[in-house]
Amino acid sequence: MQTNVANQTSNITVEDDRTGLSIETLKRAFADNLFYIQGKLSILANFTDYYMALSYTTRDRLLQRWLQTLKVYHEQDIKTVYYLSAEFLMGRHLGNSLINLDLYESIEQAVKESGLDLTEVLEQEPDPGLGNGGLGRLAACFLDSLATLEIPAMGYGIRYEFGIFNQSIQHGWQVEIPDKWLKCGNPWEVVRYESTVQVKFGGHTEVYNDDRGRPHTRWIPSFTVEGIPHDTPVPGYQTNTVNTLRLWKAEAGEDFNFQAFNSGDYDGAVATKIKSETISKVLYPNDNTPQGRQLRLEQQFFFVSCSLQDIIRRHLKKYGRLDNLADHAAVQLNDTHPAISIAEMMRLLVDDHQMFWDEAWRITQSTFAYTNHTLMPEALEKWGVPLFESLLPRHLEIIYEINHRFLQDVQTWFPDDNELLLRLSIIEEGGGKKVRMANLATIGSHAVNGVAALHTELLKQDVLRDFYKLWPEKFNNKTNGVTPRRWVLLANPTFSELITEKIGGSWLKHLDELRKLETFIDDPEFRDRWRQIKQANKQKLADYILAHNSVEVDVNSIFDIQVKRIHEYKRQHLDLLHIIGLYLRIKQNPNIKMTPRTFIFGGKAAPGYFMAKLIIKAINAVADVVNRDPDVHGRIKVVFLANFSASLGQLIYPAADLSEQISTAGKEASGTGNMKFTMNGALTIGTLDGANIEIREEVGDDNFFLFGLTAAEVEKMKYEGYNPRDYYDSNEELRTVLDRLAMGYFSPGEKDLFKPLVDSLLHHDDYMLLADYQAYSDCQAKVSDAYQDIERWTTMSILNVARSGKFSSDRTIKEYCDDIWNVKPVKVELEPYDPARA
Ligand code: F58
Repeated sequence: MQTNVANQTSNITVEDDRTGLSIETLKRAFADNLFYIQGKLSILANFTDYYMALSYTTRDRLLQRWLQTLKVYHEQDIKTVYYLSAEFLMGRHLGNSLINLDLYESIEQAVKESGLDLTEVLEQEPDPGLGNGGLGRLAACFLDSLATLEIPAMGYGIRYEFGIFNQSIQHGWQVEIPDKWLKCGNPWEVVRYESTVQVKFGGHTEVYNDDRGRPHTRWIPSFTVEGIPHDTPVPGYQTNTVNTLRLWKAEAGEDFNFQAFNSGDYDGAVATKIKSETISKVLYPNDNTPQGRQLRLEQQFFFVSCSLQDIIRRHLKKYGRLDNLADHAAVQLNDTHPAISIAEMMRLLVDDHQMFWDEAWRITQSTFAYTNHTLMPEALEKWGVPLFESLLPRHLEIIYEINHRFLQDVQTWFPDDNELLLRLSIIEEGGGKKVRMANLATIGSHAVNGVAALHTELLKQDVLRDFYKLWPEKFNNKTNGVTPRRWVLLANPTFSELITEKIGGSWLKHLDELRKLETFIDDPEFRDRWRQIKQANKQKLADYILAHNSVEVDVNSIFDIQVKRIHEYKRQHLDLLHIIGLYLRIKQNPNIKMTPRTFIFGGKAAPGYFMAKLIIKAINAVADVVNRDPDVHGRIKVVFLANFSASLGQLIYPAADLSEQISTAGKEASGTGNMKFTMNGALTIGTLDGANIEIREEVGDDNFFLFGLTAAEVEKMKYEGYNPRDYYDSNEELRTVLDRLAMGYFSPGEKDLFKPLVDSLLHHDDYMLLADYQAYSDCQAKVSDAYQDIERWTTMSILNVARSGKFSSDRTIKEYCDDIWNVKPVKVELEPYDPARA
């Protein structure tokens, strides 16, 4: 493609090229970067080159703020939040950086004048998929809010070479393809070799006496790995604050290479290198089931040890002592994946910095806080003691010591309750000893939180009830939120423009201000534009579906969407049973009236999760039959969008009419997709689960389609003996739906393909689909009726948006700051760029 990128003539200075914001300067900088960084003449450049050149142009403008932020944090006496997470699902950087720097329009113009279309350039960026789903994306929203609220903060995680696999659909089945997101380089990271740290593994411990005859323990590892920090800037929205996401890459320690090479053992040297680098090679693609593999524990310890050493090194450099660490550092554990932090911090303080145990324990407990993200018992992490002992021998000793002291306390508080001791112990006995990471995290932290009101209540009553009895004051709720900058402003620009036109632009930092939209609820022009924008967003998604699935969908139909990880508890197959029910009604009565619907699914299944993969196949099999059947007359269409990701989400949420949030009550900790749909004007059909409950509270009962058993009812039915067969026997439609699925109606030539799915529902139905089927189907009929009344639907849609303010991650982060971290904003003032002083 020919452009006029290189045709600029101007006499702008080099400094201006890196910081200037005028269109002319931006054009010139873009051309320069294409030439000098990409090494391309514009006539030979491709879109990847344009993307890279534009990213460097944008990064230059971030750097001035980033370095100034680091300077202010270095000079001032502050307290910093450290967010430790095995996953950060950041989404694409370029568009977000332009938005947060307030540069979007100027760059769009500059790029246009260079003969290019910005949206096309933005599409070139690989979406860094360093997370599985909600937990990883929450971490990214939190970083955005922390920077926007001007809180000194740093994210710490792993720089996986391969992120979450790319999903392709072949013959209806999920096929996993490696995600080589770094193959063209990553313009957003800066490698800080000078801050490399050493991480020890394996070996044994020994006791020695110091000069004063005091006994200490030292750890003699069997191998050492290096952690190389890769820093990514995290800009706040319309502030000078640019925080840092520091991701660690594992490399072989130099001495190992050297020793092996020196003795001529080249194979051994290479093996060591490969073993070391394997640690940060790939993200485990599981959602809500932990992987009990040695490499996973290695990953966890690797990034925890790197991060804590980094925090301590910086703290010592600044203050020269460690007793005040908790005054300057708040470390949040994003689930139990970084929970080994508790033992590693104790080791660093006691063994490496010779602190007394009690003081080290006080510092550890006041520094750490733990967020739980799941109620699923199988998702609670446990590591076998033998594995722990071989990989982290010193940490096992420390954990035993923590446990011993803790259980002694419990014994004095509750004498003679042996059962209680067994339940509270960090070590699970029987059937092979295991280390319970949630117990370690809870004992070692001063605060423990759930991620939605119901979730926190269930933690207190169920999963962590014994701990709640000991320390009720430790427990608190922090309902999740999402950043409106990515999920509304970037994802839905025309909609954002309409909102800003009506209520001004400050809603993007104060989402509660969306309430002001209610004043326009009767304004016909506003309502009309509201609908037109939704329609245009639906058209964009329809174009995408046509291009990727070769299915033509009707933009006047209800866009009924369920996008999230595929999991039985999330019940994509309940959605599917309802679709089959509708299809059978059409087959039975071809003239039946039906509000047209397009059912859209998206989401990845864990590669080893058979039932989730079968659900994907079933959705595609039903889609094949329904979409081809002329009897259907376009009344229903079914689409499975491959490779759901943050960037695909940005296309999907704005186009939705109906958001499916239909997990079994008591199973979804919070959900955050539910919030993204609501903010973009979709109505929700949902159960009383996770944050759905709070969404319904905010938007009002009349503006939410509620169905299904409550968490208490689910528990009661299970307790009294749930028999799914009763529902099968008594509900004719449900019976026919399941029979058709079981007898191969949707899998010609493979009669028994879906039998495992049906059998699981008929014989166990752990997630109670059959019990909820009729309520769901009745509720969907109400949705169809409501959609027929376009004015009613519009009112509901406006009210959902106007009342979604609570679900900004800014609100969530303020609560963490006040209730858990005790941190305050720090203003960053820009100084004029001066290359001589830099
Ligand atoms: C999710 N957990 C919850 N875990 O399921 C969801 O309800 C909640 O909204 C979200 O966290 C944020 O709080 C989740 O995404 C994982 O993906 C883990 C990854 C590592 C293995 C275990 C599951």
